[in-house]
Amino acid sequence: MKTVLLVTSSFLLAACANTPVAEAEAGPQPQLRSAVVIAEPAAGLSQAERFEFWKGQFINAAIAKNYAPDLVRSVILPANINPLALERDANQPEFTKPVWSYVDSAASDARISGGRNKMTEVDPVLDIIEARYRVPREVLTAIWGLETSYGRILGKHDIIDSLSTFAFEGRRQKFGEQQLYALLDLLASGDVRREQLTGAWAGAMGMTQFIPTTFRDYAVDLDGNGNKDLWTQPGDALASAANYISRSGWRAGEPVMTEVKLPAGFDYSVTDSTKKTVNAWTALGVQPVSGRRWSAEAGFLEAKLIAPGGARGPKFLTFKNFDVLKRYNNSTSYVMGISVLSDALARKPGIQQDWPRGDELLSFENKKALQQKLTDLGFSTGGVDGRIGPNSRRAIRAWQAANGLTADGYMEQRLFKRLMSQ
Ligand SMILES: [Ca+2]
Repeated sequence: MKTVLLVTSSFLLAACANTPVAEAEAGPQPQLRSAVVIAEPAAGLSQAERFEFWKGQFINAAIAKNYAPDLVRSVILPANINPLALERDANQPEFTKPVWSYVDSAASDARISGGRNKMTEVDPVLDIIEARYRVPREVLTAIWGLETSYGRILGKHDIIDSLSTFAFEGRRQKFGEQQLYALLDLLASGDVRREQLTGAWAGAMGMTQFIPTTFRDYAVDLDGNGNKDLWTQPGDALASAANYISRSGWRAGEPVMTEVKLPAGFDYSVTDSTKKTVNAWTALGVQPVSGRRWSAEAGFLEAKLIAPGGARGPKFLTFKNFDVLKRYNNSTSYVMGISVLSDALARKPGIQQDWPRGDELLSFENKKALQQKLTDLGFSTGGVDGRIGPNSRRAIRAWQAANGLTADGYMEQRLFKRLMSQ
Protein backbone atom coordinates (compact mmCIF):
# COMPACT_ATOMS: atom_id res chain seq x y z
CA MET A 1 0.00 0.00 0.00
CA LYS A 2 2.88 2.34 0.72
CA THR A 3 4.37 1.81 -2.69
CA VAL A 4 1.17 2.90 -4.37
CA LEU A 5 1.16 6.08 -2.36
CA LEU A 6 4.73 6.85 -3.33
CA VAL A 7 4.10 6.60 -7.02
CA THR A 8 0.76 8.29 -6.60
CA SER A 9 2.49 11.57 -5.98
CA SER A 10 4.06 11.51 -9.40
CA PHE A 11 1.26 9.87 -11.30
CA LEU A 12 -1.39 12.14 -9.95
CA LEU A 13 0.54 14.98 -11.45
CA ALA A 14 0.15 13.14 -14.69
CA ALA A 15 -3.52 12.56 -14.00
CA CYS A 16 -3.98 16.26 -13.58
CA ALA A 17 -2.76 16.80 -17.07
CA ASN A 18 -5.10 14.25 -18.55
CA THR A 19 -7.99 16.58 -19.02
CA PRO A 20 -7.41 18.86 -21.96
CA VAL A 21 -6.06 22.00 -20.39
CA ALA A 22 -8.26 24.70 -21.75
CA GLU A 23 -6.84 28.16 -21.98
CA ALA A 24 -7.69 30.15 -18.89
CA GLU A 25 -10.95 31.90 -19.36
CA ALA A 26 -9.56 35.34 -19.06
CA GLY A 27 -12.85 37.08 -19.88
CA PRO A 28 -14.31 38.49 -16.70
CA GLN A 29 -11.07 39.36 -14.96
CA PRO A 30 -10.28 42.83 -16.41
CA GLN A 31 -13.81 44.23 -16.02
CA LEU A 32 -13.84 42.79 -12.57
CA ARG A 33 -10.73 44.68 -11.56
CA SER A 34 -12.32 47.98 -12.48
CA ALA A 35 -15.66 47.08 -10.91
CA VAL A 36 -14.22 45.91 -7.61
CA VAL A 37 -12.29 48.33 -5.46
CA ILE A 38 -9.43 45.98 -4.57
CA ALA A 39 -7.20 45.45 -7.58
CA GLU A 40 -3.97 43.84 -6.40
CA PRO A 41 -3.00 42.70 -2.93
CA ALA A 42 -0.82 45.24 -1.15
CA ALA A 43 2.84 44.35 -0.76
CA GLY A 44 3.91 42.70 2.48
CA LEU A 45 0.71 40.76 3.15
CA SER A 46 1.03 37.45 4.95
CA GLN A 47 0.22 34.23 3.15
CA ALA A 48 -3.06 33.94 5.06
CA GLU A 49 -4.01 37.47 4.04
CA ARG A 50 -3.13 36.84 0.43
CA PHE A 51 -5.25 33.66 0.53
CA GLU A 52 -8.24 35.63 1.82
CA PHE A 53 -7.66 38.14 -0.97
CA TRP A 54 -7.59 35.29 -3.50
CA LYS A 55 -10.94 34.03 -2.14
CA GLY A 56 -12.52 37.41 -2.82
CA GLN A 57 -11.17 37.43 -6.36
CA PHE A 58 -12.26 33.88 -7.08
CA ILE A 59 -15.74 34.42 -5.65
CA ASN A 60 -16.21 37.51 -7.82
CA ALA A 61 -14.97 35.71 -10.90
CA ALA A 62 -17.27 32.74 -10.26
CA ILE A 63 -20.29 34.98 -9.74
CA ALA A 64 -19.40 36.76 -12.99
CA LYS A 65 -19.59 33.34 -14.64
CA ASN A 66 -23.14 32.98 -13.32
CA TYR A 67 -22.48 30.56 -10.49
CA ALA A 68 -24.99 31.06 -7.66
CA PRO A 69 -23.43 33.54 -5.17
CA ASP A 70 -24.64 31.59 -2.11
CA LEU A 71 -23.14 28.36 -3.40
CA VAL A 72 -19.80 29.96 -4.29
CA ARG A 73 -19.47 31.73 -0.95
CA SER A 74 -20.46 28.67 1.07
CA VAL A 75 -17.85 26.58 -0.73
CA ILE A 76 -14.93 29.01 -0.98
CA LEU A 77 -15.10 31.16 2.16
CA PRO A 78 -14.41 28.32 4.65
CA ALA A 79 -11.47 26.98 2.57
CA ASN A 80 -8.08 26.54 4.21
CA ILE A 81 -4.64 26.30 2.69
CA ASN A 82 -3.52 22.66 2.45
CA PRO A 83 0.17 22.89 3.43
CA LEU A 84 0.96 19.48 1.92
CA ALA A 85 -0.50 20.50 -1.46
CA LEU A 86 1.56 23.70 -1.36
CA GLU A 87 4.75 21.81 -0.51
CA ARG A 88 4.30 18.91 -2.94
CA ASP A 89 3.38 21.29 -5.71
CA ALA A 90 6.68 23.13 -5.31
CA ASN A 91 8.93 20.08 -5.05
CA GLN A 92 9.90 17.56 -7.66
CA PRO A 93 10.43 14.04 -6.28
CA GLU A 94 14.15 13.24 -6.52
CA PHE A 95 13.77 9.63 -7.65
CA THR A 96 11.20 7.99 -9.87
CA LYS A 97 10.48 4.34 -9.27
CA PRO A 98 12.03 1.99 -11.86
CA VAL A 99 9.36 0.61 -14.16
CA TRP A 100 10.00 -2.95 -12.94
CA SER A 101 9.42 -2.02 -9.28
CA TYR A 102 6.24 -0.28 -10.29
CA VAL A 103 4.97 -3.24 -12.31
CA ASP A 104 5.98 -5.73 -9.58
CA SER A 105 4.08 -3.84 -6.94
CA ALA A 106 1.10 -3.27 -9.26
CA ALA A 107 0.74 -7.03 -9.71
CA SER A 108 1.81 -8.14 -6.23
CA ASP A 109 0.29 -11.34 -4.86
CA ALA A 110 -1.76 -9.33 -2.39
CA ARG A 111 -3.20 -7.10 -5.10
CA ILE A 112 -3.99 -10.05 -7.34
CA SER A 113 -5.80 -12.00 -4.61
CA GLY A 114 -7.52 -8.81 -3.41
CA GLY A 115 -8.71 -8.17 -6.96
CA ARG A 116 -10.05 -11.69 -7.37
CA ASN A 117 -12.01 -11.37 -4.13
CA LYS A 118 -13.43 -8.02 -5.21
CA MET A 119 -14.41 -9.37 -8.63
CA THR A 120 -16.40 -12.11 -6.93
CA GLU A 121 -17.93 -9.65 -4.49
CA VAL A 122 -19.22 -7.26 -7.14
CA ASP A 123 -19.73 -9.79 -9.92
CA PRO A 124 -23.37 -8.84 -10.74
CA VAL A 125 -22.46 -5.18 -11.04
CA LEU A 126 -19.50 -6.02 -13.30
CA ASP A 127 -21.84 -7.99 -15.57
CA ILE A 128 -23.99 -4.89 -16.06
CA ILE A 129 -21.01 -2.58 -16.58
CA GLU A 130 -19.25 -4.90 -19.03
CA ALA A 131 -22.40 -5.30 -21.10
CA ARG A 132 -23.02 -1.55 -21.17
CA TYR A 133 -19.49 -0.21 -21.77
CA ARG A 134 -17.64 -3.21 -23.22
CA VAL A 135 -14.55 -2.63 -21.10
CA PRO A 136 -13.30 -5.90 -19.52
CA ARG A 137 -13.93 -6.34 -15.80
CA GLU A 138 -10.27 -7.21 -15.23
CA VAL A 139 -9.15 -3.83 -16.57
CA LEU A 140 -11.67 -1.97 -14.40
CA THR A 141 -10.73 -3.99 -11.34
CA ALA A 142 -7.03 -3.35 -12.02
CA ILE A 143 -7.67 0.40 -12.11
CA TRP A 144 -9.59 0.13 -8.85
CA GLY A 145 -6.70 -1.82 -7.33
CA LEU A 146 -3.95 0.50 -8.48
CA GLU A 147 -5.73 3.76 -7.73
CA THR A 148 -6.95 3.03 -4.20
CA SER A 149 -6.20 -0.62 -3.31
CA TYR A 150 -9.86 -1.43 -4.07
CA GLY A 151 -11.21 1.54 -2.19
CA ARG A 152 -9.14 1.12 0.97
CA ILE A 153 -7.01 4.24 0.45
CA LEU A 154 -9.23 7.06 -0.72
CA GLY A 155 -7.26 10.00 0.67
CA LYS A 156 -8.53 12.18 3.52
CA HIS A 157 -7.74 15.61 2.16
CA ASP A 158 -10.48 18.15 1.74
CA ILE A 159 -10.68 18.62 -2.02
CA ILE A 160 -11.86 22.24 -1.86
CA ASP A 161 -8.85 23.06 0.35
CA SER A 162 -6.36 21.35 -1.99
CA LEU A 163 -7.71 22.90 -5.17
CA SER A 164 -8.10 26.34 -3.61
CA THR A 165 -4.46 26.06 -2.58
CA PHE A 166 -3.43 25.30 -6.17
CA ALA A 167 -5.62 28.08 -7.55
CA PHE A 168 -4.20 30.52 -5.00
CA GLU A 169 -0.53 30.25 -5.97
CA GLY A 170 2.12 27.99 -7.42
CA ARG A 171 2.59 26.40 -10.77
CA ARG A 172 -0.89 24.88 -11.01
CA GLN A 173 -3.15 27.89 -10.68
CA LYS A 174 -5.05 27.33 -13.91
CA PHE A 175 -5.55 23.69 -13.03
CA GLY A 176 -6.84 24.61 -9.57
CA GLU A 177 -9.31 27.14 -10.96
CA GLN A 178 -10.62 24.77 -13.62
CA GLN A 179 -11.11 22.04 -11.05
CA LEU A 180 -12.87 24.37 -8.60
CA TYR A 181 -15.33 25.36 -11.30
CA ALA A 182 -15.94 21.68 -12.04
CA LEU A 183 -16.67 21.13 -8.34
CA LEU A 184 -19.10 24.03 -8.33
CA ASP A 185 -20.83 22.42 -11.33
CA LEU A 186 -21.04 19.10 -9.49
CA LEU A 187 -22.46 20.71 -6.36
CA ALA A 188 -24.90 22.86 -8.34
CA SER A 189 -26.25 19.83 -10.20
CA GLY A 190 -26.68 17.90 -6.96
CA ASP A 191 -24.59 14.99 -8.25
CA VAL A 192 -22.39 15.17 -5.14
CA ARG A 193 -22.69 16.64 -1.66
CA ARG A 194 -20.16 18.98 -0.08
CA GLU A 195 -19.31 16.54 2.72
CA GLN A 196 -18.34 13.86 0.18
CA LEU A 197 -15.53 15.95 -1.28
CA THR A 198 -12.46 14.30 0.19
CA GLY A 199 -9.57 12.68 -1.63
CA ALA A 200 -5.89 12.80 -2.50
CA TRP A 201 -3.86 15.95 -1.85
CA ALA A 202 -3.70 16.65 -5.61
CA GLY A 203 -7.48 16.63 -6.03
CA ALA A 204 -8.40 13.11 -7.18
CA MET A 205 -11.51 11.60 -5.58
CA GLY A 206 -13.15 8.29 -4.96
CA MET A 207 -12.28 4.64 -5.60
CA THR A 208 -11.10 5.35 -9.13
CA GLN A 209 -9.49 8.73 -8.31
CA PHE A 210 -11.28 11.14 -10.60
CA ILE A 211 -10.22 14.77 -10.68
CA PRO A 212 -13.27 17.08 -10.64
CA THR A 213 -13.40 17.82 -14.40
CA THR A 214 -13.31 14.09 -15.17
CA PHE A 215 -15.86 13.50 -12.42
CA ARG A 216 -18.18 16.14 -13.84
CA ASP A 217 -17.82 14.96 -17.44
CA TYR A 218 -17.78 11.17 -17.04
CA ALA A 219 -19.04 10.00 -13.64
CA VAL A 220 -22.12 7.78 -13.68
CA ASP A 221 -24.88 7.13 -11.13
CA LEU A 222 -25.17 3.42 -11.88
CA ASP A 223 -27.61 2.55 -9.11
CA GLY A 224 -29.79 5.57 -9.95
CA ASN A 225 -30.06 6.87 -6.38
CA GLY A 226 -29.36 10.44 -7.46
CA ASN A 227 -25.81 10.55 -6.10
CA LYS A 228 -22.61 9.84 -8.00
CA ASP A 229 -20.99 8.04 -5.10
CA LEU A 230 -17.50 7.16 -6.23
CA TRP A 231 -16.38 6.93 -2.60
CA THR A 232 -18.45 4.04 -1.26
CA GLN A 233 -20.36 2.49 -4.20
CA PRO A 234 -18.20 0.20 -6.36
CA GLY A 235 -20.95 0.17 -9.01
CA ASP A 236 -20.92 3.95 -9.43
CA ALA A 237 -17.10 4.04 -9.32
CA LEU A 238 -16.45 1.20 -11.78
CA ALA A 239 -19.18 2.32 -14.18
CA SER A 240 -17.65 5.82 -14.11
CA ALA A 241 -14.21 4.42 -14.95
CA ALA A 242 -15.76 2.28 -17.71
CA ASN A 243 -17.63 5.27 -19.14
CA TYR A 244 -14.49 7.40 -19.13
CA ILE A 245 -12.43 4.68 -20.83
CA SER A 246 -15.15 3.84 -23.31
CA ARG A 247 -15.59 7.48 -24.31
CA SER A 248 -11.81 7.88 -24.57
CA GLY A 249 -11.93 5.44 -27.49
CA TRP A 250 -11.58 1.96 -26.00
CA ARG A 251 -11.79 -0.78 -28.63
CA ALA A 252 -13.62 -3.83 -27.35
CA GLY A 253 -11.87 -7.11 -28.02
CA GLU A 254 -8.49 -5.54 -28.82
CA PRO A 255 -5.40 -5.98 -26.63
CA VAL A 256 -3.64 -3.34 -24.50
CA MET A 257 -0.13 -4.64 -25.05
CA THR A 258 1.64 -7.87 -25.99
CA GLU A 259 5.13 -8.90 -24.97
CA VAL A 260 7.39 -9.55 -27.96
CA LYS A 261 10.90 -10.71 -28.76
CA LEU A 262 13.15 -8.97 -31.26
CA PRO A 263 15.75 -10.42 -33.62
CA ALA A 264 19.47 -9.88 -32.95
CA GLY A 265 20.79 -6.56 -34.22
CA PHE A 266 17.32 -4.99 -34.14
CA ASP A 267 17.24 -1.28 -34.98
CA TYR A 268 15.73 0.42 -31.90
CA SER A 269 15.18 3.73 -33.68
CA VAL A 270 11.63 2.50 -34.36
CA THR A 271 10.76 2.25 -30.64
CA ASP A 272 8.53 4.75 -28.81
CA SER A 273 6.52 6.62 -31.40
CA THR A 274 6.60 4.77 -34.73
CA LYS A 275 3.21 3.21 -35.50
CA LYS A 276 3.02 0.15 -37.77
CA THR A 277 0.59 -2.68 -38.33
CA VAL A 278 1.33 -5.95 -36.58
CA ASN A 279 2.00 -7.44 -40.03
CA ALA A 280 4.64 -4.77 -40.68
CA TRP A 281 6.24 -5.48 -37.27
CA THR A 282 6.23 -9.19 -38.09
CA ALA A 283 8.08 -8.42 -41.32
CA LEU A 284 10.77 -6.76 -39.15
CA GLY A 285 11.12 -9.96 -37.12
CA VAL A 286 9.00 -8.89 -34.13
CA GLN A 287 7.25 -11.95 -32.65
CA PRO A 288 5.05 -12.66 -29.62
CA VAL A 289 7.24 -13.92 -26.78
CA SER A 290 4.72 -16.72 -26.22
CA GLY A 291 5.81 -18.31 -29.51
CA ARG A 292 2.22 -18.20 -30.71
CA ARG A 293 1.30 -16.55 -33.98
CA TRP A 294 -0.83 -13.45 -34.35
CA SER A 295 -4.38 -14.04 -35.50
CA ALA A 296 -5.25 -12.84 -39.00
CA GLU A 297 -7.33 -9.95 -37.60
CA ALA A 298 -4.56 -8.88 -35.25
CA GLY A 299 -2.23 -8.47 -38.22
CA PHE A 300 -4.07 -5.32 -39.25
CA LEU A 301 -4.03 -3.63 -35.86
CA GLU A 302 -1.66 -0.70 -35.46
CA ALA A 303 0.90 -0.88 -32.69
CA LYS A 304 3.93 0.88 -31.27
CA LEU A 305 7.04 -0.87 -29.96
CA ILE A 306 8.35 0.00 -26.51
CA ALA A 307 11.40 -1.17 -24.59
CA PRO A 308 11.05 0.60 -21.23
CA GLY A 309 14.00 -1.32 -19.73
CA GLY A 310 16.14 -0.99 -22.85
CA ALA A 311 17.56 -3.79 -24.99
CA ARG A 312 18.27 -5.90 -21.86
CA GLY A 313 14.64 -5.74 -20.69
CA PRO A 314 11.27 -6.99 -21.99
CA LYS A 315 9.77 -5.40 -25.11
CA PHE A 316 6.13 -4.87 -25.95
CA LEU A 317 3.85 -3.93 -28.80
CA THR A 318 1.31 -1.43 -27.46
CA PHE A 319 -2.08 -0.93 -29.10
CA LYS A 320 -4.71 1.78 -29.29
CA ASN A 321 -6.11 0.66 -25.92
CA PHE A 322 -2.73 1.36 -24.31
CA ASP A 323 -3.05 4.99 -25.39
CA VAL A 324 -6.65 5.09 -24.17
CA LEU A 325 -5.52 4.01 -20.70
CA LYS A 326 -2.83 6.69 -20.82
CA ARG A 327 -5.66 9.21 -20.90
CA TYR A 328 -6.58 7.89 -17.49
CA ASN A 329 -3.03 8.46 -16.31
CA ASN A 330 -0.33 9.61 -18.70
CA SER A 331 2.41 7.24 -17.57
CA THR A 332 3.83 4.20 -19.35
CA SER A 333 4.57 2.51 -16.01
CA TYR A 334 0.98 3.02 -14.88
CA VAL A 335 -0.56 1.53 -18.00
CA MET A 336 1.87 -1.38 -17.91
CA GLY A 337 0.84 -1.94 -14.29
CA ILE A 338 -2.84 -1.98 -15.28
CA SER A 339 -2.13 -4.36 -18.13
CA VAL A 340 -0.04 -6.81 -16.08
CA LEU A 341 -2.49 -6.77 -13.14
CA SER A 342 -5.53 -7.24 -15.38
CA ASP A 343 -3.81 -10.15 -17.17
CA ALA A 344 -3.10 -11.73 -13.78
CA LEU A 345 -6.75 -11.27 -12.77
CA ALA A 346 -7.72 -12.98 -16.04
CA ARG A 347 -5.22 -15.77 -15.23
CA LYS A 348 -3.07 -14.97 -18.24
CA PRO A 349 0.73 -15.28 -18.00
CA GLY A 350 2.85 -12.37 -16.77
CA ILE A 351 5.93 -10.77 -18.31
CA GLN A 352 8.35 -13.50 -19.51
CA GLN A 353 11.64 -11.66 -20.11
CA ASP A 354 13.46 -10.32 -17.08
CA TRP A 355 14.21 -6.68 -16.35
CA PRO A 356 17.71 -5.26 -15.80
CA ARG A 357 16.92 -5.12 -12.07
CA GLY A 358 20.51 -4.51 -11.03
CA ASP A 359 20.66 -1.20 -12.86
CA GLU A 360 20.88 2.04 -10.95
CA LEU A 361 18.70 4.66 -12.55
CA LEU A 362 19.10 8.43 -12.74
CA SER A 363 17.95 10.96 -10.18
CA PHE A 364 16.10 14.11 -11.18
CA GLU A 365 19.35 16.09 -10.96
CA ASN A 366 21.16 13.41 -13.03
CA LYS A 367 18.49 13.70 -15.69
CA LYS A 368 18.95 17.46 -15.92
CA ALA A 369 22.72 17.00 -16.18
CA LEU A 370 22.16 14.36 -18.86
CA GLN A 371 19.95 16.65 -20.91
CA GLN A 372 22.44 19.51 -20.61
CA LYS A 373 25.34 17.28 -21.60
CA LEU A 374 23.54 15.77 -24.60
CA THR A 375 22.55 19.23 -25.76
CA ASP A 376 26.14 20.46 -25.36
CA LEU A 377 27.32 17.50 -27.43
CA GLY A 378 24.92 18.46 -30.24
CA PHE A 379 22.11 16.02 -29.41
CA SER A 380 19.31 18.41 -28.54
CA THR A 381 16.81 17.22 -25.91
CA GLY A 382 14.49 20.15 -26.58
CA GLY A 383 15.08 21.64 -23.14
CA VAL A 384 16.44 20.77 -19.71
CA ASP A 385 13.60 19.87 -17.36
CA GLY A 386 14.67 16.62 -15.68
CA ARG A 387 11.91 14.68 -17.41
CA ILE A 388 12.97 12.08 -19.94
CA GLY A 389 10.36 12.16 -22.72
CA PRO A 390 10.42 11.24 -26.41
CA ASN A 391 12.80 14.12 -27.32
CA SER A 392 15.32 13.13 -24.66
CA ARG A 393 15.12 9.47 -25.63
CA ARG A 394 15.68 10.41 -29.26
CA ALA A 395 18.78 12.36 -28.22
CA ILE A 396 20.03 9.43 -26.12
CA ARG A 397 19.56 7.10 -29.09
CA ALA A 398 21.44 9.46 -31.38
CA TRP A 399 24.32 9.69 -28.90
CA GLN A 400 24.32 5.89 -28.47
CA ALA A 401 24.41 5.36 -32.26
CA ALA A 402 27.22 7.89 -32.65
CA ASN A 403 29.21 5.92 -30.06
CA GLY A 404 28.64 2.48 -31.55
CA LEU A 405 26.23 1.43 -28.76
CA THR A 406 22.83 -0.25 -29.03
CA ALA A 407 20.58 2.75 -29.64
CA ASP A 408 17.71 1.77 -27.32
CA GLY A 409 17.27 5.18 -25.66
CA TYR A 410 17.68 3.61 -22.22
CA MET A 411 19.94 5.26 -19.65
CA GLU A 412 21.34 4.03 -16.34
CA GLN A 413 24.27 5.05 -14.12
CA ARG A 414 27.13 3.27 -15.93
CA LEU A 415 26.17 4.69 -19.30
CA PHE A 416 25.46 8.06 -17.71
CA LYS A 417 28.99 8.21 -16.26
CA ARG A 418 30.45 7.34 -19.63
CA LEU A 419 28.46 10.11 -21.29
CA MET A 420 29.33 12.68 -18.64
CA SER A 421 33.06 11.92 -18.99
CA GLN A 422 33.06 12.89 -22.67
CA1 LIG B 1 -25.40 6.26 -7.06
